[in-house]
Amino acid sequence: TQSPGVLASGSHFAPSNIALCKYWGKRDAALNLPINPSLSVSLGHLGTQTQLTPIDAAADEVWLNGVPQAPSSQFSTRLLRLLERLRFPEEPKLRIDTHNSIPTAAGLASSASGFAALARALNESFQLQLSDARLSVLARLGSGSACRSIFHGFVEWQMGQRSDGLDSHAIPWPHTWPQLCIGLLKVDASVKAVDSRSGMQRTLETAHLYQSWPAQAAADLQALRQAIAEQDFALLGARAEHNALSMHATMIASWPPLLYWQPDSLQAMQKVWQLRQQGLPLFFTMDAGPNLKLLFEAQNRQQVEAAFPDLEILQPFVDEI
Ligand code: 2P0
Repeated sequence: TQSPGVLASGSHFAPSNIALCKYWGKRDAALNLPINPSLSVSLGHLGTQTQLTPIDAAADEVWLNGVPQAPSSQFSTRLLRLLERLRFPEEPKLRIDTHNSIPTAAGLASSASGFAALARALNESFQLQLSDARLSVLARLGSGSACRSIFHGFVEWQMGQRSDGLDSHAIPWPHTWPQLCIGLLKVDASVKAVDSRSGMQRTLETAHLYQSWPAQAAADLQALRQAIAEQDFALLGARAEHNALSMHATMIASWPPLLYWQPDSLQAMQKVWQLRQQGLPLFFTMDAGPNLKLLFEAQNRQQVEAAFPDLEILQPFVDEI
């Protein structure tokens, strides 16, 4: 069925992603332009499914997992802002239906997959016929890390140089790594006190340590590129863990301090280090929260599961999409 100017659309999916080299800090906060490039791996079938439907109503509607959201909520406001960038005034209101398949217990953020799925849905509704690179730019305007969720597999967000941001988008890498496992280790899934957006702003403004971050991120990206090309897991794990801890060091060096770790986070880190000392190739990465994402290969899955019984294990290059 067709409504004036807008097609009723199908449902669009985008995967969550986990960064091995982190995005932390913006050179332009309005356009979500990063200070450093980043690299992630998409999580296959875990992500967000979004549908846009024209409605005969005075206002847009936003639904999350089947529950209507207040128009003034932060969630609704951010989604509708992206929609308003594209809609002509005469076009009908829309219902945005968004479903997350991310396990709520996993402590994964949904903004990356959410804005990537919305960008895909907007592309169809407004018949924009955007390339994947432009879709990635559109998703980035909603949330920086969303530009990486336009693609599956290993994905690099090229920071770009232009002030309009048209060259700041993700590109997929041609490599796969079927043995690569990511274990989601939940420490605390409750909403964090300081979100990434304000956390990175605070770091940028107050942490002197942040000055060393862009160079480290660039070097880590190079090393990760080599690790992936050569399927060198020890190199991949070490650089990803070092990169995450370096990002956290800049957070801790902010003022007021930004420490996302909880006692259980630290306990889990120490357990990883102990197991590694005993010869198990096991590493972790962490985002702006207390949860760990363990990195290991499929041949060591049983040992990792034995040490962390509650782990949710993903194999991004094998899991069905
Ligand atoms: C990342 N994070 O690379 C890093 C690591 C958090 C820590 O991307 O303000 O939600 O919407 O651009 O994308 C989270 O930041 O921030 C993030 P906005 P976003 O995955």
